[in-house]
Amino acid sequence: MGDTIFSKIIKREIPADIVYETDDILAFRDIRPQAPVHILIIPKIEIPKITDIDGNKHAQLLGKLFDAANMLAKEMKIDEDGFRLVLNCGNNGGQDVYHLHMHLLGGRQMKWPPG
Ligand code: DGP
Repeated sequence: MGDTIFSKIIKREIPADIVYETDDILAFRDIRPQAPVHILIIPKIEIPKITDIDGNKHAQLLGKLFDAANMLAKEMKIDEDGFRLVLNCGNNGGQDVYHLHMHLLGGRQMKWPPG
């Protein structure tokens, strides 16, 4: 496993406010929240970024990430008002951590276009 900050969170080498965990997935609160609810949902296997996704190989895992997002949105009571899922990719996408992650953002009105 690589040495991104998220690998360290998976291995419990650094602390995080973990809200959900399965054999395949971990979800924890973002350290720099951009909304009242800001949770990062990550696969435990290392996929650095969107362009490393193989649709055939990772289809089930991606489904589980979306299932986790829906479950957490309900648990955080942001499912009815709505929320935003964000996956940043690469430099122009604003990706800082090269371990695939889905941002679940909610609890306020989102704007468009995004910054
Ligand atoms: P991105 O820019 O899409 O790569 O988002 C990375 C997010 O990760 C960013 O919103 C801040 C968050 N983050 C970075 N380091 C840590 C950490 O050590 N703990 C937690 N909980 N979140 C972190």
